[in-house]
Amino acid sequence: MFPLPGRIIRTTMFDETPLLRRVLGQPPDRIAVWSPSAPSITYGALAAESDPIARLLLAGRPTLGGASVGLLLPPGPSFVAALLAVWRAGGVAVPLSASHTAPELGHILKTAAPDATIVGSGLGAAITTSCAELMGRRLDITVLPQIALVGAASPDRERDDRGPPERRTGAAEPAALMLFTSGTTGKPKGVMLSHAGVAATLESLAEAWRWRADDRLLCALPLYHTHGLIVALLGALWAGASVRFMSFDADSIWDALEDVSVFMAVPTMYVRLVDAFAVATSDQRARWAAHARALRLFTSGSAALPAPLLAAFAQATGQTILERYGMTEIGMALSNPYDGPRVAGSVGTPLPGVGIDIVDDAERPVADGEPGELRVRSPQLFLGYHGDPQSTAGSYDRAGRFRTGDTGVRGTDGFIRLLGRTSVDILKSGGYKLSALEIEDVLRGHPAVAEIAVIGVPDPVWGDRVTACVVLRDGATVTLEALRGFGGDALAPYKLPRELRVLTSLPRNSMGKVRKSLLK
Ligand code: MCA
Ligand code: AMP
Repeated sequence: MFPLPGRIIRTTMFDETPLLRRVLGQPPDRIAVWSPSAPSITYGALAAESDPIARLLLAGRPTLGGASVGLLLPPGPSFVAALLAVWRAGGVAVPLSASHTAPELGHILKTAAPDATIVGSGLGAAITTSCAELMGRRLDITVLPQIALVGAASPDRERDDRGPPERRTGAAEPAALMLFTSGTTGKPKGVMLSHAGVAATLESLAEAWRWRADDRLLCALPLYHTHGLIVALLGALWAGASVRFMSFDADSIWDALEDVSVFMAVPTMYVRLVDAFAVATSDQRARWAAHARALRLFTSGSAALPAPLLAAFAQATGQTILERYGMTEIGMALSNPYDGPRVAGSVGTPLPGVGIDIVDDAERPVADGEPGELRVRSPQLFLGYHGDPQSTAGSYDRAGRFRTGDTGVRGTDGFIRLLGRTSVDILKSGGYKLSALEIEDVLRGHPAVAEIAVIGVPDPVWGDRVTACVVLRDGATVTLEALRGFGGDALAPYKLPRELRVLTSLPRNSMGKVRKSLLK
């Protein structure tokens, strides 16, 4: 029994989602979130904290009925309580990032049209303005001990007539999350994930990776993407395990490994860990290696884990990182084995419940050893892009499989290797998916820029290094600094170019389209 059963007006459908049943059904005195510098938070306390937040969101209504609620909170127990509250109230959580600029937040708020946004103290000013401007609503701000609720619905307020988010199937599949991710067409899209789809991801990973209630996860990933939110945080909570949140700093992470059993990261984080290890004192190295050896599991995903990095980490710690593959729209699809050999440069075999075909241009399966595009069938698949049924429909092939846009090859051992992406306009920097077109659209506005093409140049730290290839206007000059300064008002820092190439012209095909493969 958790402490406050029944204090929320029950919504029958939403309180019965597998995610809530699982998390709120954990023993109330079990620790959910801990930190050496603050009191531990139990599952019971999380449930209790979520209760008043859910009531505020509901404002007397029986349910939010699938309306979305923004979450702009730093990783920590308040984030988890707020997330649970949104679900208990029957809402769809839209995690937001404090590193996003006002225009980026504006795009998300406009698309998601949240009924309310829960904002952490100190993060309120920008979003309050954005909400007020974009949602055109009177704001009711209620300050809780640590969080503020912006734009909360009041019972007599006129309801938004946009209605609940559309669903791919007519079936009653309540949505749990709207996660924003870049696509090939400019601005990020809102990926709608159902409670059942997220639960399918968690079930699959619990089986494949043997999550246990006594696991202790160290989470330094951001919580507004699938990796940090679903694979790491919810993976732990699904098992009744506990999580410690930290911001990423290599030395602190090495120290903190002492007290955990599972660590999940993007390759850039492992690069930083290995670099820090290389310059550490011999005492530190001995200590850090001993910490790392005691972990049950290290995983990597979101971008390719280079084989030399896997080897360097193994040499330092004796641990072979488990590499897996996923995508916001499809959840987790492929994984190296928990038991048995993990193959460097490979993302392994399909996770439980997932079907993968590798197909040619005619959508016919290719033979083992032949490259093709990965297509996915899975109970984890998304409900659709919010407000964009056309893109949703276009993301499936005639056989009803999701088109990943990732190319790969299956070996005779059944293990799949990824070879790259079908689109040159999708980049991955430090695990973040970036749209070259979104960056070009902003930087093209710089007065010195006549033409621009953004490409990802292979980089040992970031995966893809965002590189701006620019043709200047007559007599104009520009520096990388100036271009970054110009783009910084509109784009999050991780989207800004790290390199500038000034060219006299851009290579184009007969249709006038820039030949980015040639540029690369
Ligand atoms: C930070 N910077 C970056 C990036 N991150 N630049 C390019 N790419 C990045 N990813 C910028 C900062 O803004 C700063 O710019 C400068 O680099 C140095 O900042 P620093 O503090 O050193 O970086 P950091 O804040 O420590 O960030 C590095 C990071 C971070 C911790 C690796 O990028 C990160 O958390 N990445 C995880 C992304 C993620 O979770 N992706 C999952 C997507 P300036 O000098 O101008 O201030 S979900 C997914 O991909 C699927 C589902 C899957 O399979 O998982
Ligand atoms: P996102 O849209 O942010 O969810 O990113 C999904 C994309 O990340 C996939 O389509 C892949 O291109 C990439 N990705 C995820 N995991 C891996 C991996 N282990 N190796 C290479 N690329 C990966």
